[in-house]
Amino acid sequence: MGGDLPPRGSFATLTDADVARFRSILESTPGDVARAVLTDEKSLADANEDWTRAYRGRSRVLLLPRTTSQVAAIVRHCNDRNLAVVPQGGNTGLVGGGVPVHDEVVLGMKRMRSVVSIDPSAGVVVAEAGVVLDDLETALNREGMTVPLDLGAKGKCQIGGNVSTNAGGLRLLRHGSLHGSVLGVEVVLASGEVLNLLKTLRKDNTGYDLKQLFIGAEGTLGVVTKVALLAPRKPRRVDVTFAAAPSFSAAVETLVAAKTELSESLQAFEFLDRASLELVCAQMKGARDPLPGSEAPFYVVMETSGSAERAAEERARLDRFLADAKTRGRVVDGVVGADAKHAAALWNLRERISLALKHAGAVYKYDLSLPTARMYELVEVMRERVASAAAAAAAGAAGAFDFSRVSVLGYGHLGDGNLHLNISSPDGYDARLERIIEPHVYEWTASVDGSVSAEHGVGAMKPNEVSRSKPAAAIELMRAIKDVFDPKGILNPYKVLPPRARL
Ligand code: FAD
Ligand code: 2HG
Ligand code: ZN
Repeated sequence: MGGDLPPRGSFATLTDADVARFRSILESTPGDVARAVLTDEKSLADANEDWTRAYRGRSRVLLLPRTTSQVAAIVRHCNDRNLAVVPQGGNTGLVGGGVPVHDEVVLGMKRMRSVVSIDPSAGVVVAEAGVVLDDLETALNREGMTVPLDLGAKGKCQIGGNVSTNAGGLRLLRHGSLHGSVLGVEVVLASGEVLNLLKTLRKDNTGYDLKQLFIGAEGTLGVVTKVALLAPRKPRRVDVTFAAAPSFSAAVETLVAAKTELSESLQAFEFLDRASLELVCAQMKGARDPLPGSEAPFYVVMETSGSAERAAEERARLDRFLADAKTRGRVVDGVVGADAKHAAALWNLRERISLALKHAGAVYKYDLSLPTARMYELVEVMRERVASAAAAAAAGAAGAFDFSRVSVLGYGHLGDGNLHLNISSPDGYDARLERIIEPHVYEWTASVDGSVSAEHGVGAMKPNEVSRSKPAAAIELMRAIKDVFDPKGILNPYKVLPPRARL
């Protein structure tokens, strides 16, 4: 995936003197340095490899600072010495952005994990970048608040990583993107300067909104050290509905009906195809088809929020919604979670698809923004391409790649027009399979004016594809911005921006 490795830039190589300097920066409390400057095989193996296991660097040092001033001192030293650096959050990114390509210094944020303040009256939380999303959610729940973001990686990803990737997730439909929810950031620039944009105001029209540049910058413009975030009130109760649709267009009609009839209570609207459901049920312990017998080609998962007092009424409203959808042929069957445990089990069928795919072997992942009504066409096109390749291979020489074992799955955030196309290969990554998939996936996406990255970012996987979704003039401006913030290009090199020759 993502083509050949870009050549190593003309950065300095780590020396013992650099490691000694890092030790002195991070030696704030006795004994701490042993946990803050890591050069052992196990720590480096984890830091060098991404979640998908498709990207692997060969860094020789992992640094785990505790404070913004330590981050600043590390980055200043790297800039002075011309050492390249990769900021790393929970390392759950899916485009190889958080791991080194070559031997970059890994700057891990996991020890910066304090929730700095929660203001229930303003509905604002300030947290260090390394706070794990689930921990932030727990801290906010204690105050009756919630994080305006939820994703399957919540047990490991960090709020700084979420902001740096502009993660979308399961409730973007309800809360909008982080470009709206983030009120401020504190960032260490490549020079080592600390840029304090940590405002907690909802309104601040004092010229260019610089914090927006760091949301989705994937660590290429600075290291995010703190985040101020809008945190809405946590709904008193939520209902989860799982329904089977006879066709993709019926699933889309159900979305439109849900927006109309359930309006502001609608929090999430997701879809998965039958292949995804079957995979989760096969791979994940305890997962089972909640609508056995429906054998539908598509499923939707819908979350609605409501008040604790009107539970029965809201339940009845969802039952009516399902009954009406059945009468009109939009769904063939459906179920509303009976209690929190049942609701979680229904959500798991959607949230665990990525994990199930990881268990099933190698996977080619595509995260695309497409016109909602046409989202699934691409899955069908890719299935046809793989089937034709299988037929051709069967007729051809022995020893050909066995395309018949490849599965093409489609699922994603239907309410946001975001398809997750995953092509699963139990026999590993293979150039012959890759040629069937790429560049066709990206060409098709561009042909319908979609985006080659809806929410996962560009990372190391897609710099060569960015120009399919952005005009050359926009890429030149991105490059100019990069030069202002990071003139030596030490921050997360090889990521996001296409190599110059591609323009
Ligand atoms: P990392 O993976 O460590 O890093 C991601 C990028 O951000 C890298 O470029 C890194 O250099 C940079 N970065 C990290 N921290 C900082 C920092 N403090 N300062 C500057 N740069 C930094 N994504 C979605 O959008 N929606 C989903 O629904 C979703 N679901 C997922 C489900 C699963 C099971 C998995 C494994 C991943 C999922 N993802 C999803 C992808 C991933 O979780 C998100 O991109 C997440 O925001 C990454 O956070 P992280 O802390 O793991 O960052
Ligand atoms: C999701 O929505 C994530 O589940 C992951 O964005 C998607 O693994 C994927 O392709
Ligand atoms: Zn997603």
